[in-house]
Amino acid sequence: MLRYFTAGESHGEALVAFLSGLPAGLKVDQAFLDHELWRRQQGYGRGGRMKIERDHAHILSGVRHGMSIGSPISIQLENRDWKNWQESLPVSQGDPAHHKRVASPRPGHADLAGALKYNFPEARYVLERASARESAARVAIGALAKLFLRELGIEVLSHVVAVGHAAVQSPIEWTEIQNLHHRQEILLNCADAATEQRMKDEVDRVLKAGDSVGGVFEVVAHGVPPGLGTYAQWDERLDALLASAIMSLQAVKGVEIGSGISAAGSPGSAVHDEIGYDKKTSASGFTRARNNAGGIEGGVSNGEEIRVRGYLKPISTLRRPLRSVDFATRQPVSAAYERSDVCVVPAAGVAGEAMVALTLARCALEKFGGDSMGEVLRNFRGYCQQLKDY
Ligand code: EPS
Repeated sequence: MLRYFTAGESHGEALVAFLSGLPAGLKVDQAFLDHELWRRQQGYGRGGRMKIERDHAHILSGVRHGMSIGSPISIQLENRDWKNWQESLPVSQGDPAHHKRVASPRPGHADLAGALKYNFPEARYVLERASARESAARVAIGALAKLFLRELGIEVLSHVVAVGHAAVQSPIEWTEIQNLHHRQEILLNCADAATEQRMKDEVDRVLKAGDSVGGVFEVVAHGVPPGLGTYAQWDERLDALLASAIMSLQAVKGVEIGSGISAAGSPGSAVHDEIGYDKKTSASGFTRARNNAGGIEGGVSNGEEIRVRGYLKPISTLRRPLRSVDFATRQPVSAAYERSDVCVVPAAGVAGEAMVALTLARCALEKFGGDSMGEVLRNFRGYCQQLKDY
């Protein structure tokens, strides 16, 4: 079973990620891992931290001679900012005069709920772990999941659908998303140039106002065969697994599969994807004229592209803070402000790709099994033949 964990504080020495259950014999392209980490660091609206960090996946175990060996993989990502935090966040007791307290909780952040839960007098430790910096560790192991999926002909990419009120109006095709991915510069990762300019204007507007902005990203998985996930048990449904994976990302407050949200207000005839047959265009021969289902019916992939959207609330650190209460005095004050991003939608999309890739890799391993890539690919090819013969 594919399992993973992450560890690390945002301003601690490093982030660490563990991935267990990846079959032996997968070629590991280390440059690809670093490129994925670079993609997550891009985007218009990031704060000063991204000028400090240059994330690199330092593989500690589970990969030898350029290949996975079936043993747990551990990866370390150094925090360059640590050099500025060693006195404030030491592992040893250190000098309390150097500790950086977070005096008043930010509405919308984990600050207050976390401090109450762990019985901390202020929120420093809470934000250190609740921070979206953690998503870098997921992107590192998500890149391994992507390399695994590629062997099965599955590619996972994302694009930005909306930033604030600026939103693309029509569905974005896979080839447009691929083209977007080849760009050298990632602005807001939007496939429509005019909308991307309006998104940039939204970011500029909130930046000037000391505010922040949220938005919507879409992750698309191309080449997914029918049959991943199952309706047989509630916690094995692919849509439930993907929703949980995307919702687990920092700042995500809603998830949509296909056109799930607008579908709730539409008649069935306008929603469900009519079925055709053409032996030449799909593995099984069955075709769809559209994909409102987002590639999943009954918790099972149906052979169409998987499309899942994450809806992000605006960043909760505001340069013009909302009202809060001082942890120590309980007096009304402005919420704490620390250096922050004002828009992270493109970065969240890259983290979303990692979560989708990890989820699909887990389901693919459950279906095709195997301790080595040879075994997995043999099982996969057998299943593809079964589809052809259906
Ligand atoms: C974050 C606050 C900012 C972001 C950080 C997430 O960090 P800092 O407080 O150091 O300026 O830049 O994101 C990352 C460091 C990252 O790699 O994405 C937060 O509070 O969630």
